[in-house]
Amino acid sequence: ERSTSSFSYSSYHTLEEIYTWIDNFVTEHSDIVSKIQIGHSFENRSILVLKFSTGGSQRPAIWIDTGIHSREWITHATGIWTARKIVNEYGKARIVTDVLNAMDIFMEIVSNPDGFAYTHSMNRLWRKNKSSRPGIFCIGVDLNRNWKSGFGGNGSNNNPCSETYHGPSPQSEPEVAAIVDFIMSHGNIKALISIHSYSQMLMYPYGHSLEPVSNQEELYSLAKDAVQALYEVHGIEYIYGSISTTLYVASGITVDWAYDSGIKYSFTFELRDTGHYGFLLPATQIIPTAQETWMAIWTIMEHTLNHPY
Ligand code: PAY
Ligand code: ZN
Repeated sequence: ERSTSSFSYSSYHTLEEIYTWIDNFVTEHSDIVSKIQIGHSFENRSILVLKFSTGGSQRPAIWIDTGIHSREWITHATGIWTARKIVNEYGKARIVTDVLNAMDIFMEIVSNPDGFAYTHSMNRLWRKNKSSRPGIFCIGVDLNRNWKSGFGGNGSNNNPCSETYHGPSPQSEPEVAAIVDFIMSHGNIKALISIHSYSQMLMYPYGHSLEPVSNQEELYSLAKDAVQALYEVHGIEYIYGSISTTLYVASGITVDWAYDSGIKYSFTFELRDTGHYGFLLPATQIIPTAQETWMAIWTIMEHTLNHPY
């Protein structure tokens, strides 16, 4: 396919289809969108990031990742829909225009390409990446346990056969190291949104401890507003709060690292549903999920724009 006009935003897609869509999307919107390769996966697939920018250099920026866990297909689909929404709204809707006139947006749609390919070819419910190491029988590290903050703590596992195996050391996995390197060398990321499924939650740090973060009141009230905006779209209820007090204790996760690295607006979504379909959310729910999530994302973006630091 040579254009995004034949791409179905209401279907799930393979890695190849998504990478083709990325190329077409960048070509069609080259005035504000470009593609950056930030690294390679364990199996040597490209790790790609979309950059939305209207100019400047190293502008304050917002980072969004989807698909850290390969089985969470609704997150990739929501990311793709969101990317198109951003370009469609720029110059028309006030918030998008204001944000993009002052800030850049980075989106990593397929954050675990090896795992994602495997969910299509072999095991639809594969969560981890596909790394292997000599002398270790089981495959894969949980990319949401491999970050430095709280590495190896409660809610992560030392056993390579576990679904929450944290890996041999912080950032041992190329998929995590690529993001860390990119965000650190950029140096001006102001908000980070890491999108997972499922459970219908909007959460902020910490995952590794019950201790409240220093701006927890601000994050709580922002999460509350975002969840309210989401609810108004299709009546879907989200709960919100810190990860450790809302879901469970989990150590070595993306948003804890982001927060400890100075990104004070760090959030993680758990998209639809609450378990009826779970990871196998029907494609008919892609558009409604993306529509409601968009309202919450923009609530966070607008707050970030209006509270520079
Ligand atoms: O989103 O960072 C977060 C919270 C922690 C997630 C994790 O355990 O890595 C929560 C789970 C996830 O999205 O991976 C929740 C799902 C339903 C699961 O696999 O248990
Ligand atoms: Zn997940």
